[in-house]
Amino acid sequence: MTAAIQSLTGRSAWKALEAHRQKVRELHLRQLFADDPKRGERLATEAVGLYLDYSKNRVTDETLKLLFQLAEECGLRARIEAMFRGEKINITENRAVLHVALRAPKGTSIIVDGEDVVPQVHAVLDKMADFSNRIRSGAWKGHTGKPIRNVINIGIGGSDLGPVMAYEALRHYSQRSINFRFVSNIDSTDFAEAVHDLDPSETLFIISSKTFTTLETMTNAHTARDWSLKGLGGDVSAVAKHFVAVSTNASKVSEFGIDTANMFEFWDWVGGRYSMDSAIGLSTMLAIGSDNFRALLDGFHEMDEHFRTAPLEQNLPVLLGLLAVWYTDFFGADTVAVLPYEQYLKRFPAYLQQLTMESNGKHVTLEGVEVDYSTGQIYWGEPGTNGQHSFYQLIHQGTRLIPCDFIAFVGTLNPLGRHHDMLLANVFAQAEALAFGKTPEQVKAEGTPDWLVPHRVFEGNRPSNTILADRLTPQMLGKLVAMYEHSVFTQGTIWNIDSFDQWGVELGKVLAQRIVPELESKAEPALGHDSSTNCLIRRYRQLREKTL
Ligand code: G6Q
Repeated sequence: MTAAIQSLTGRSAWKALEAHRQKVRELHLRQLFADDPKRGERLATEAVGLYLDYSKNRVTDETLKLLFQLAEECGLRARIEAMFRGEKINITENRAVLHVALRAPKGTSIIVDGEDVVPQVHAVLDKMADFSNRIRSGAWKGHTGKPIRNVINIGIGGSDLGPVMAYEALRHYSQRSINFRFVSNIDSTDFAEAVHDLDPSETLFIISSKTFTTLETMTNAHTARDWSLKGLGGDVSAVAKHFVAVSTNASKVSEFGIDTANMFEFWDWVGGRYSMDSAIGLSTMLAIGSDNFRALLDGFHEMDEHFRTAPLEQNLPVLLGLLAVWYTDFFGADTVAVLPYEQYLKRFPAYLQQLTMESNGKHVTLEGVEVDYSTGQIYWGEPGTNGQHSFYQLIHQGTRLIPCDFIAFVGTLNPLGRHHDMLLANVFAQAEALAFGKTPEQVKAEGTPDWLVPHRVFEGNRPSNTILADRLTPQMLGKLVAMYEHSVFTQGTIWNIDSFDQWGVELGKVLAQRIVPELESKAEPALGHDSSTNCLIRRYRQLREKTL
C-alpha cells in the first residue's frame, strides 16, 4: 500500500503560515519599512538581467522562511527536476511537459520515450529559419510570381495568443515591409477585417494548430483557402505557395491540401499555451528574423537554468509563485494585476491570462480529490500609464486586495524627449502610493476640510512587485515569459494540481457541436436542452432571416 498523500492544508508549513498570518495581517508596509531601513535593498534580487523588488509585499522574514519551507515540503525541487527530465508530469493526458526542450541548446539532450528530442527541435528550427529567410528576402514567390507582403497567422488559444503577444512585443525588431495579422475568432468579422485591404497574390497564411481539428481554426482556414483561390483564379496549385501549416498532425495537414513539405512540426509534449517558442512561433520568426528568434530562445533558456539551479531564496519564478500563493490562500486575493510600463507589452496581460488561468484554474488535486483551498488567480491588466486613468482607483481605494506586478525597462526603444523619465516616474510612484498611501493626518495637514478627509485617505498596504530590466529585447522577452511559466509551475506544485491539462475548455466545445446542426437545419429541430437554451435557439432561428 502506498502512503497516503499529505494534503496541502495538513502540511506543517501550511499550518505555520496560517498561524503566522494572524500575526502579520494588520502589519502595515509603512511599519515594515520604518523598522528596517534597508528593506528595499534586502528584499530584492537580480538574476539573468531581471531585477525583482519584492520588498513592497506584506511579508516578513518569517513569512518568507515559511513559504520556502512550504515549497520544500511540497517537493518543488524534485518536481522541477521531473519536468526537466521529461517525466510525464501531465498525468491526466499522460504527457511529458517539455517546453524547456524547445529552447535547449544544440548538443544537449532530453530523452522522451527513448528518443532524444533536442536534435528534432533544432531540425525544425533550421527548417523554419530557411523558410523565414526566403520569405523575408523575397526569394519565396506567390502563385503569380510576387513576393509575400502579408502574413496571416490563423490559430486560436495557445496557437494565437503567444504569436500575437510576441509580434507586438518585438515589433521594434520586425521587418516593416511585411504586414502581420492574426485571425483567431470564429466570428467572420475577424477574418473579413484582416484581409479587407489585402491582395491574395501577396498573402501567406500560416495555419497554426497543434491538432489541426480545432473548429475555429479549421473554419477560418477553409475560408482563407476560398478567399485565396478566388483571388488567384481558382487554381488549387496556388495553395502550396500561399499556405503553410504548423502542427503535430501531418495527416490532417495533407487532408486540408497543404503539402507536408510546407509543414512545421511540433510534438505532443508541447502544451498549447507553452508553445510560442516552438514552430507556433513561425510568424514571430518571419517578423523578427531567425537570429532574433534564436536570441528569444536563449533568453528562455537562461531563465530555465536559473529556475532549475538557483536557491529558492533567490529564484525569481519561485519568489513570484510563492507570493501569489500567499495572497491567494492567506489573504483571499482573487486577482493579480499585471501592469507593464512598456507599450510594446500591451498584449502581455492577455497572454498571461491564458498561461496562468488555463494552467491553474483547477478544482481537484493530482489524485482527483476536491481541493479545500483556493487555486489559480484571475490575471488581468493593461499597459501603464493608461490603467492609472481607469481602474487603478479600485486598487488604491477599493475594498479588495489586488497584488500588482509592475514591469518596466530602464531603456526605451523609442527615445523621445522626456517621455521615458515620466513613464518611469509613474511606475515608481504607483508602487510607492499603493504601499504607503496617505494617512488622515497627512490629508488634514494639506488643509483638507474634515468632511472630505476620508475620501482622500489612501490606506496603503497594497502589495506589489516591481520587475525592472534594462531594455525589451527578444532575449529579454524570453526571460520574462519563462519567468511567468515557471511561476505558474511553482504555484501548481504547491497546489498539487495538474497545471498542464485543460479539461475545462471541453464541455462548451462539445455542446456547440451539438447546437450547430440545430441552428442550420431547414426543418424545425426537436430541442432537448433546458428551457432557456431552447428559447434562445428558437428566437435566433426566427429572427435570423430579418437581420440578413
Ligand atoms: C492551450 C490550449 C488551447 C489550444 C487551442 C488551440 O494550452 O490547449 O488554448 O492552444 O485550443 O488548439 P490547436 O492548436 O490544437 O488548434
